[in-house]
Amino acid sequence: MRQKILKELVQKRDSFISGSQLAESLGISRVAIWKHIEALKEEGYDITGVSGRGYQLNDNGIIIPDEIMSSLPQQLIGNQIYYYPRLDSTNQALKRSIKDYHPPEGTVYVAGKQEEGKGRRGRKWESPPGGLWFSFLLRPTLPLPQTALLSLVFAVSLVKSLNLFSGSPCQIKWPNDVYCQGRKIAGILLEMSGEIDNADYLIVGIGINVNVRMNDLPAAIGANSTSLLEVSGQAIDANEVLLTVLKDLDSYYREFLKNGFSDIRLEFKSRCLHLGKVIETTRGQDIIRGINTDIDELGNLIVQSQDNLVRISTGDVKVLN
Ligand code: BT5
Repeated sequence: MRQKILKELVQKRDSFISGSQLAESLGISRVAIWKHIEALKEEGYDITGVSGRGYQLNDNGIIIPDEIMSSLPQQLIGNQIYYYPRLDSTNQALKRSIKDYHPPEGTVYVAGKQEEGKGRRGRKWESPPGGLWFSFLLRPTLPLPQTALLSLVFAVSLVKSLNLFSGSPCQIKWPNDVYCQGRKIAGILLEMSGEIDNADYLIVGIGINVNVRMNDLPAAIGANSTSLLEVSGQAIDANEVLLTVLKDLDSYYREFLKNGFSDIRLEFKSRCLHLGKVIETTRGQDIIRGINTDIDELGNLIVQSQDNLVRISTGDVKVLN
């Protein structure tokens, strides 16, 4: 019933809808409507109630799971979608849900905002309203090096999707950051649990600055970031972005399981921000500076540093020219 009330509020979000109109169209009492509205507010939905006028939903970035699911028939990623107006972190919430019940593979958790969004290596991911913050569950039966490649596979997929909305080409910064016009627009965080050759589960978290305004981010981060709103010059419907992204993620995942990394690697290379450029990265305590000549079959970054070819399997890249 709450989903139905939400749907009505979303459809009429430019105006107020009265309690009696809602009650009539959904076949329940006005008191029941009021109780559901209070429960929705408790969950974090921003709903204004004005006596004599009714209710209005103020959250434009809201995701409607039913509509997205009905447009994704027979697809693994997104077969179940849950939207929460506020969470600590979608990765954390999905992880907790695995303990509480047995969510099917492909389950997606989306948040309107995250209070403790996570980046890689213990870093923080700023997640104000206006972004698309979501995670999904996979149970791949792959050896660890193949599972690790998924972070590159999903970066390729994400760039392809975002290019449909950005109006300006997005590129990948190894291993899986998405940049547009020289600034970060999206990031990916993979978290695995299980044994080396037998992942119990994999949680893939994706953060996309859809309608985020840079002054809603801390200044130091805002200066190096952008959003679909900023690069395209227009507000974008987060539901459309999520639908497109989930379709592409599913099709790249299937392609990877079926045919491996070869073709996706070529696409990664063609969409990579720094191939052929001078970069700086680290291996252990060492700083490695040199030309990024290749991304190999295992997803390693290959750097020509003086006379040595150095293979980097994990870390961050700084582009020097
Ligand atoms: C990432 O980490 O880029 C992975 C981000 C994954 C976020 C998603 S949101 C849904 C899911 N639930 C979670 O809790 N997390 C995932 P990393 O490469 O470590 O980049 C982190 C760095 O990016 C930070 O140290 C900042 O410098 C910068 N940053 C933080 N918030 C940002 C934002 N909204 N936009 C652009 N850059 C940001």
